[in-house]
Parts: sequence; C-alpha cells; structure tokens
Amino acid sequence: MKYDFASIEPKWQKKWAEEKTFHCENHSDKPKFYALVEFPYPSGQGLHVGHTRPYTAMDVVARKRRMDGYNVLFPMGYDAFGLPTENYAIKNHIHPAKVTHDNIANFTKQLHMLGYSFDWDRVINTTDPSYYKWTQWIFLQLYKHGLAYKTTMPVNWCTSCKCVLANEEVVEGVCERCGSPVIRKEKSQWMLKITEYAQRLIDDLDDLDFIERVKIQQKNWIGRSTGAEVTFKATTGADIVVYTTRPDTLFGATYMVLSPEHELVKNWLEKGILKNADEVKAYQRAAASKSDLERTELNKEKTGVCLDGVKGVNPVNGKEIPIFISDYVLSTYGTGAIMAVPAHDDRDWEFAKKFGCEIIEVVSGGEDVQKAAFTAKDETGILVNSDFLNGLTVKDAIPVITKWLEEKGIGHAKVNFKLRDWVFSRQRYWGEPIPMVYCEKCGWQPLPEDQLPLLLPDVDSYEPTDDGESPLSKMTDWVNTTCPHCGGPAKRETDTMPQWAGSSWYFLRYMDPHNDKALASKEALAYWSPVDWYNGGMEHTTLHLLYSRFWHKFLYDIGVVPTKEPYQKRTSHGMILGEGGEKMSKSRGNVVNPNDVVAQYGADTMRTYIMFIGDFEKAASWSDNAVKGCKRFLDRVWNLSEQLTDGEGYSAANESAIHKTIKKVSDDIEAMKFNTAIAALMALVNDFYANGCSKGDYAALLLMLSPFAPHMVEELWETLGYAAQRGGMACQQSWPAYDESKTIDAQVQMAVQVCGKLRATITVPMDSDEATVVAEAMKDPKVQKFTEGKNLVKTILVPNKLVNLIAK
Ligand code: ANZ
Ligand code: ZN
Repeated sequence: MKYDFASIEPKWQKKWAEEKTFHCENHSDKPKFYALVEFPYPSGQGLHVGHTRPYTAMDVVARKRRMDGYNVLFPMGYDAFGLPTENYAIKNHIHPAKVTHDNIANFTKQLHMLGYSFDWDRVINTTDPSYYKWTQWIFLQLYKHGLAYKTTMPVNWCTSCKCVLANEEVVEGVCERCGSPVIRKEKSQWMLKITEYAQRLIDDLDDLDFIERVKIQQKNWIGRSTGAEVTFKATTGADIVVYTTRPDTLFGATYMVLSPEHELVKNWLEKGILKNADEVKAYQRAAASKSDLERTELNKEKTGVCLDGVKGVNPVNGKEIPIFISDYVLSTYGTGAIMAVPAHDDRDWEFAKKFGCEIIEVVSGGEDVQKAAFTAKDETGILVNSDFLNGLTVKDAIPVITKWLEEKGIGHAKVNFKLRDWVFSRQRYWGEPIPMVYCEKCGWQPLPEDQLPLLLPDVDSYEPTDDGESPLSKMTDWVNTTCPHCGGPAKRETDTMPQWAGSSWYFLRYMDPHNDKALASKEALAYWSPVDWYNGGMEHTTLHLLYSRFWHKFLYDIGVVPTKEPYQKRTSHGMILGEGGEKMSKSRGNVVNPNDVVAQYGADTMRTYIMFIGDFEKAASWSDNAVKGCKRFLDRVWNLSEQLTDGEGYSAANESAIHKTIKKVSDDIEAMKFNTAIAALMALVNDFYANGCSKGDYAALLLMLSPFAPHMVEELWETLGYAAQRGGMACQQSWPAYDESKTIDAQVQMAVQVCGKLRATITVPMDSDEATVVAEAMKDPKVQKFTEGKNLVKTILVPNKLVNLIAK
C-alpha cells in the first residue's frame, strides 16, 4: 500500500466537511472548550506559512481536547475591512467587495487544504452587513455611554496612505503598514475613551493566564505612573501645573519646560508678553511636524527656546527660574509642563548642559552630578540641599513633600497613564460607516438602532482626497439625510471605523453567528464565555488584544457579556523566517507558499513540519531539508503498517515506552512543546521498528499522531480496520490514557566503591548514565567521608551494578 497523500487528503477533507465532523452545538453534557486563533486578513497573497504555525498549533490543541472529551468550539473567519484591499481595488479598478469575496474564497480553499478542524458553519466576515450591523451597534452603545466623542486634535497622519493612524499603528516614526513618514496634523476625529479603563486593564491581568511578556507589554503600554501635580507661579501671575513622579526633587528644580503647544505659551504670545515671540513661533512650527517618537527619542540632541519676558517661581524656595519651550515635553502627557531637575533626570541634564542651566544635586548618590545626571531611582538615596527633606530617604521624602504640598494647597498626589484615547476615525472607504449624523441645530446625533446596519454605499472611486476627506464625502446622495432628532436636513459622518473595529468583538459572534436579534444570544454567551485559550501574534499585544479587552469590559459593564475578560489564556508564537534566518519577503525571494509544500509533500507533512520546526514561542527558519525529514518520518509510520503483529493490547517490549510517550505527548501539547512531542513520537516509531509492533501498539501511535497528521492517520485507521472495530474515526476516539506507574523507570541498587573498597549502596533508575550515578553516589555521607578533600580522578561504571570512584 502506497502513502498517496494526494488522494488521501482531499478524501478526508471532503468527508469531514460533508459529515460536519467538527461542528459543535451550543450545549452539551461535555465540558466546553473554546479555542481561538486570530482570524486572517484575506489579502491577495493568500495564506502565508506564517499563518500555518498558530493555526496548526491550535488545531492540534483543539483535536486533542475533543479526544479528551470536551465540546470544542474552534472557529474561523475573515477580518476583511481595511487598506490593503482598498489600495488593491484602487490600483486594479475592482470593487473592494469583489476583491474581498475572491480572496476569502482562496483562503477558505487553503484552510480546507490544510485539514483544520474548524466549525465551518460559524464562519464570519467583518464586511458582511449582518456582521458590521453589530459593530455599529456597539459603537452606538459606546456613544450613548459617553465613551465615544469627536474632537479636533493633532493626530498621526500617514503621508502616503493619506489617513490618520492610531499611536499603536506608528512604529518608530513611520506608518506600520507602508513605512512612510508620519506627521502631525490637526483633524476632527472620533475618539474612544479607552483611558477610562486604564486601571482595570492593568488590574484584571492578574487573574489571567497570559504569558508574562504579553502582560508586561500591556502594562508598559498603559504606562501607569504615580507622582504629584505641583503648581508653580509664573511672574505674570499665571499658574503652571507640572506633573512629576519625583516631588522629592523639588528643591533641585532649576528651570521649567512647557510643551511648544502649551496653552500658556499661546496666551503669552497673544498678550505680547514674550520679547522673542518670532523665535518662539518658529520653534512651535518646527515641533508641530514631528511625531511624539521623534520628539522624545533619548539620544536626540535637545533643542528649545527660553521664554524672554516671563519666569517661573519654585514654590518650595521662592526662587525665580527660567521657562523654556522644548519638544521633549509632550503636550499629550501629564499637564504638558515639567519642572526640570537636571541633577537627576537624564533628559533635563542634557538640556541643562546645552543651555547652561543651574544643576543642583538634591539626592546624594556619591557621584559627580556635574559630569552626569544620575537618576536617583534608588529609593534609599538620601535627600540633600532640600531644607526640611534633608536626611530623608527618597522613599520617605515623597509622602512628606506630597503632604506639605497638599497642606499649602499647591499640589496633590496624582496617577497618570501613558495610554491615550483611541483615535477611531479613518478617512477611507473600505470600513464600517460610523452611524452618526450631524445636524446644524442638534449637533451630533446617533442613528436610531432600527436603522442599522448603515450600509456602506457603492462609490465610483475609492481614492482618498488630498485634503484628507473620506471618499464617502463626495457621495452627496448618501451624505445628505435627515436629523433623527428634529427631522431637519443633516449630514452623515463620512469617516469610517479603523481596521481594529471588527476584530474587537469577533470572538463573541462565533458563539452565535447567525443571530439577527443580538450580537449573540445570552445563552450562547453564557455557555461559551470566556475564550479558554487564545493564541496570536505578539504584534497585536498593544493593538487588537488591548482594544478587544476594552470593548469586552464595556460590554460587561452594560450587561451584554457575562465575564469581565474575553480571554482566559493567551499564548504567542514566534515568526517563521526564510531559509537562512531572514524575514520572508518577495524582494528576498524566500517566501514559502504553503500550496507548494502541500502539493509536493502533502498537508500532513506541512503540519508536522511546522510543529516540529522549533520552540513554538521562538522565531524559526524554514528548512526544505527538514521538511523532507518530516515526510520520511510519516513514510516510516505508514510503512510500519505492513509489518504489524497480532495482538490488540500493547506488547511487553513496547509497553513502558508507549506509556511514557503518551504522558510526554499529552503534557507537551498542553505546554505547546509540539517539537518535543513529535520527537517523542519519532523515538517511539524507532522502538517499534526495533522491537516489533502489535496492532495495539500501532493504534496508540496513530491516536497520538492524529492531531498532527490527521489525514494519514484516518486512512490507516480505516484500512487497518480500527474504525470498524472501535467505532468511528481516529479523531472521534478517546485520547489514549497512560498508567503513571508504567512511566516510571525501574530502579536498581548499585554498589559504590571508593578506590576499590565497597563504601555504600545507592538506588538509581535502571540504565542511569555515569554522570547520574556519580552524582547520586556523591550525595551519600559515607562516600563523602572517603572522598573529602580529594579530587575525583577517574570513575569506572559497570552499568546497573557498580561504580568505582578513584579519588586522590
Ligand atoms: C521631575 C523629575 C526628577 C522627573 C527626576 C523625573 C526624574 P513617567 O515615569 O514616564 O510618568 N514629564 C512629565 N510630563 C512630561 C511630558 N509631558 N513630557 C515629557 N516629560 C514629562 O515620567 C514622569 C516624569 O517625566 C516626570 O517626573 C517629569 O520629570 C517628566 F529625577 O519631574 B520628572
Ligand atoms: Zn436636528
């Protein structure tokens, strides 16, 4: 019998689809398990090998959990709104809806080709009006609860996409998607108040089983910091409120810095207070075009302008100090103004060195502050040059000065977050229309819910306009409408939602994908929530993963969902690199197409290889040779079927190895150590070739291999008669059980000699190697007595019998 994967694989895929083998119901006597992978963006390139790693991994987990007796929800869908499709549509003059439809068809074919056990009855598509109706509905709820608002603010603007970007979409000053420079632009935008949830988004991580680096990245991104707001007076009489995490260093504040956009600067310019107004204005203009990242880059040369005509007064000692504007102070953080303490803050120190500001040490660190600022982070540093704080540690000084400020009415403790509200408008066509209407008389009005979905109209051209208006703004028929409040003439919002909207709640829709009364029924939500295990890319940690936690918390607050958090467990995979360890890219010509691999070696080899490629959480390089190695492994499994011996049970020679392997593969799959699970299966196959293999032995192997190479296993399972005998496909069997006692190696007693004289006996696992035996022997007090103060120069091992330690 030949291993003819090309005919076997489509055969089983067809059977699974026709019999709906992996369909699950929203009720069961079994415990539920919801396994989730990030749904793909259906791009024109089709499924990438990068997708196959997380998808195969969770497919293995889902298949095993079914065999463990769970009712498993493992769904798939398409996150299809967004720029790549729109840009493709513009270039090729094909409607984005058509592009999306064709790409989805291609992705679906590929996902079937790989044998994934998705419940195909639950497929969703974020661009389907029956789906985005609920995305719009959630937006309306956010609006009604004061969490969506429109405001004019400087936003990140991609010069090439001609579109606003969220902070999360700007990577190192350029557009995450196209790599073009990002500038600041004043625009009116819909915003979502994710900041209202900042504290809860941090606190609730504690109860979740997320890998540590995800928790850390989210916490850093939310960026909670504790400190104080302190009011300085300006010599004009105005109040300047600063935010500092180090109120203990107030006596060392020798100048102040305002962000170039600060209201007071505008105010002083208007009043003609500043003698160097031209210089100030020129600096403001230069700063406006830079992104926050460029402005705060640490090793960037500090720039700024000293305001001529006004000074600040340090409230602790009444000293008049200069006020600068500089772009290293951001208008969007804290109060947009700082007290500068050059002795203890690196940025302030660099600035002070350049502009000749006074540097006063206030925390003794034993270093020369004239040479370098030392950030006195150490809580045990001692305050100096600070009047009533002198002699206190930093830790003790902070509450003392905070209380002093509170008593004087010039300051108070303050918590700040780096997290900013989420810019929720895009001036593009291919997105969910924002269901809002503007009336000159009534202002912004939400569309009544019974008018949802607000359909995205057909347009002739999708090009964004140069002034940054959405293509929808040219569709006057669509734009002009009536005010839902007064019935007078009104205009629709023409911005659309960002790509992250649809994915912020998609995992809920899978629970009840065809519901037209609610985003999902209460019963379905109660049954499946939360997602038990969600695997996805690290690149989504501060985007999708954070956004969807925010939406979910909001839906929980308004009583729509039953749990505070959407996902109980989050894991993440490493990237697949090209052969040679470089990123796969068209320009390098090292892109691997899963279609080619499947055509040449079969989906089971592709699946086994992508699980065997290396530690799941680490990046791994593609290797054609290793693919061939995995194919050979499957061939060996296949060929073994022709030399099975009778016997339904495990044969004595293999029994221990089988129990050990079941334990190892079971534990490894749960720990996502797929590579070592496969290595254990390979070792077992070697044992079977060496010892002979009974029908019972082989069945255990097939069941363990079935999550990895499901097509081949089903074919063997059927043709060898197991299906008839045991009732049903391999994927419907129970996961093999192991007997713990049979996984433990037999123990032997060994004699320990020191220089040829018997000194002790020890118990070690059978067949222990020399290092293990010597280590065990050296733990024995009697052996220690005779080897003390000597060097072990030689050891002689008689396996399972004796070890002789030669010590001199
Ligand atoms: C005085 C001081 C002394 C500071 C010292 C630090 C060290 P995190 O921890 O990130 O919250 N800061 C405040 N607002 C700022 C803004 N809008 N743009 C740039 N920097 C700003 O940082 C808070 C610290 O960053 C604040 O504490 C302030 O400098 C600065 F030894 O005040 B500190
Ligand atoms: Zn009105």
